[in-house]
Amino acid sequence: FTIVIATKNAGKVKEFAHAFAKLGIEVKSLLDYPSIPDIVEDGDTFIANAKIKAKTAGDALGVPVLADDSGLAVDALNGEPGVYSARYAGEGASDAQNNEKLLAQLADKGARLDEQPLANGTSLLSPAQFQCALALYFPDNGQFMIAEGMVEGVIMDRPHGDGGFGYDPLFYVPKLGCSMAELSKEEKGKISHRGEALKQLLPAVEKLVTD
Ligand code: ITT
Repeated sequence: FTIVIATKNAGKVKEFAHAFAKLGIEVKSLLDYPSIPDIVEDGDTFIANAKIKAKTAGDALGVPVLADDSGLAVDALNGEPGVYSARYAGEGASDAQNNEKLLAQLADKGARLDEQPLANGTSLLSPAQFQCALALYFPDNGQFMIAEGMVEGVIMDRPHGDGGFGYDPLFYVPKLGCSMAELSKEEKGKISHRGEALKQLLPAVEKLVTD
């Protein structure tokens, strides 16, 4: 069985592939369907954008499709970059450019927490949350299943680790004492916003396999 994920983000694809491999489910993404035109994500919320992506791909392919819309909300920046996380430093910005912009914005605000620096001299700048909305769309009846997940962390003044993607190297996870980019895919999946949302939809995806 193969599930289609309506994403072009290779980091997301790897995480979904890892999670679904345990169930014997293979993953395809929009990188496998270049004929589907670019999807305009103009929703105001993660849920709205996840639904746009799942419906566009699901209607084009005629099979149930899962989509992920996610991002980082930083307290000291009033919840930015939020739904603009992927294009914070501009359309087509790289993860490195977005991370640089995040640190520049926090430096502008003079954001810094009064906590002790971490053992490696790294300072903590602002509480933040990763948020994820998943939409599973069924083109035969036009229905959606929605799930959300969130993980609390703190933005650091410098990157740590080379796993994951996006803002992971700047996102400190207090309960684990390391950055999100220092976790294996397995460990990240257990605590992440995406992992939490996916757990809620797994029964529905498993049902697709048996139907
Ligand atoms: P698709 O729309 O094709 O799925 P995208 O990267 O544009 O890819 P989003 O609009 O959902 O996806 O933006 C999500 C951005 O939020 C992503 O590019 C990262 O910058 C950030 N992000 C989301 N989940 C993350 C995670 O687990 N770790 C680090 N950064 C994450």
